[in-house]
Order: sequence, then structure tokens, then C-alpha cells
Amino acid sequence: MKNVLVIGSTGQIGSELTMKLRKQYHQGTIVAGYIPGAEPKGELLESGPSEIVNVCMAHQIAEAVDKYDIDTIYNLAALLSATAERLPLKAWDIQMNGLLNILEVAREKHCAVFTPSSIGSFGPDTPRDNTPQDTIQRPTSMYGVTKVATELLSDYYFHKFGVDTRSVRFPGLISYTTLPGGGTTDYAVEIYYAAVKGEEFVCPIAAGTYMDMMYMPDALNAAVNIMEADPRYLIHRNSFNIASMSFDPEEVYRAIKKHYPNFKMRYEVDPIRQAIADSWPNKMDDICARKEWGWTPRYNLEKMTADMIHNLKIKLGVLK
Ligand code: AKB
Repeated sequence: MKNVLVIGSTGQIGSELTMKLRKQYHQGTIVAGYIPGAEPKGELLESGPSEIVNVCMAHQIAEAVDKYDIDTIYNLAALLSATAERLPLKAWDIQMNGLLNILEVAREKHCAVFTPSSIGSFGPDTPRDNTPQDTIQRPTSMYGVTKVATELLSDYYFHKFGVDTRSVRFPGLISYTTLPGGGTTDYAVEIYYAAVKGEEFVCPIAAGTYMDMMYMPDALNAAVNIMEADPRYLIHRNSFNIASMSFDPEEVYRAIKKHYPNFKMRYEVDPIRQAIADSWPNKMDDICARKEWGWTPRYNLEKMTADMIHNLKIKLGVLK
């Protein structure tokens, strides 16, 4: 990786990944691609170039790739699961037509491409516990449909045209920098904000609903390390299960209560998010990622909780 285009650079993953890449590859150019209305600000804007790159506009992708001699594209443009259920055609357009535009540019201009998949690529027929790397993928949400198709199309471009496509199946991602939006796992971020602000948390996901979750520093390492991996050892490409922790709302609530004993949570289950969560795995098996490219997470629930609370206090200006 030398010159990288991050599409969706102002979103939850993009805002942190762009900064990490700029620190790691300071001899190269890391371009923050964004759409009007989601402009980069502050450090993200000031620390490197940015360009309007809408995945649905193939010429914008091609122009940015030519202008900066891009060799790697991180494609982070997506509608998350709950929003995609509300706007299925828009989700298809961004996730599928957008991906096709990127893959075509990558084929012509010899770029590597990372497009994340998700725990959402699995469905109710998938084994729930220790979900294997290679298993049934029959998702019932539009988000899941686009994620499975993303995996297949990315593999197709690798086998047919030699485009260096690689990917991981992200769990719910937890971070204190940029809020997610429209996801089923968003509650696992919002609960920390409520605790630090001293507010009661109203949980949209039912007790007993386990999902894989991951702290952002681990997710960013995965996104960088998979693209750096020696291709000779990659049996899989699109996409690898990666896991670090799995919890239900009660477990994360208990972990936060160790820091805030008076913290209160009650449930108001959102039927759309709950139906999606019920169709996803409880916990994935990530042995292939560990063996093929050395995936190792650093954060568990306790360590993440301490770090989230520490950083949110600073961000929100909360003293105690
Ligand atoms: C979502 O909840 O939609 C995402 C995901 C797990 O892919 N965070």
C-alpha cells in the first residue's frame, strides 16, 4: 500500500482508518473520499487531501485514482442494516452498483480493493455458535443480501480478472470517535454515551441477544493487516470471519456498572432491529483469519469498557 483512496472516509470506520493509514504510510498519499453533506473536518481535513468520490459515480472514482496514482481502495460506503431495511433500493444501489464501479476501476487501473462484509452476511439457517468460516449464508435482510453479494462479486473479480480483493466480516464496531448510524449493533456504542453522560439507557435489543462485537482499534488493525498479508498464505479472500468478543445487552450493562454503579438500563425493543439481530450469529469462529494472516484481537469487553469510558469522558468533558 502506498497511495490509498478511502471511500466513505467520514463514517464510523473511515474517519479513524484514514487517520491510521496517514500515520502508518506517511511516505504515501491517503485520500479522504467523501460525498457532499459529509465533508471531512478538523484533523481529517487538514492532515491530507480529500476528494468528492460518490461510489455511484464511476468517473469520480476513476479520476481520484488517476490523480493520486492510487494502488489501494478502501470501500466503506454502505447503508447499515436497519437503514437498509428502510431503504432497500438505495442500499442495493450503494452497496452493489457502487461496488461494481469500484471493481471496474480497480480492474482497469490495477488497484487492490477492501470492501468489508459483516456478521450480517449470515442468516437464520447459519449455525449460531462458533459460526464457521465457510457455511450457509442465506441472510434475510437487504443489508445481508448485499454483503453476501459483495463477497461473491469480490471473489469473482479476483478469480476472473486478478483484482486483489480482500475482506473481513466485521462484527458490531464500538468506538468513541464517530457514531455509527442505522445499524443493529449501534446500541453497544450508545450505551457507553448514556453511562458517561449519567443518563438512563433505553435498549432497543432484547436481553439474551448475543452478537459479535469489536473495539475499533482491533477492527482497524484487521483492515490494514489483511491488505498487508502475504497472498501466498491466503486460502480465503472475501471474506474472513474475525472475532474478539460476544455479548448481550445485560453483559455490557454489567461491565459498565462496574464503573458506574448507579447506571440504569431499561428495554424498549425495536422489532426491526431485533428481527435482524435474531437472524445473526451469536459468535463467529475466526480460526481461518488467525491461521492465514495472523489475526489476533487485543481487546476484550473489560479492557474495551475501561478505554471507552476514559476516552468518552475526555470527549464529552465529563470530569468524574
Ligand atoms: C450493523 O449493525 O448493521 C453493522 C454490522 C454488524 O454490520 N454494525
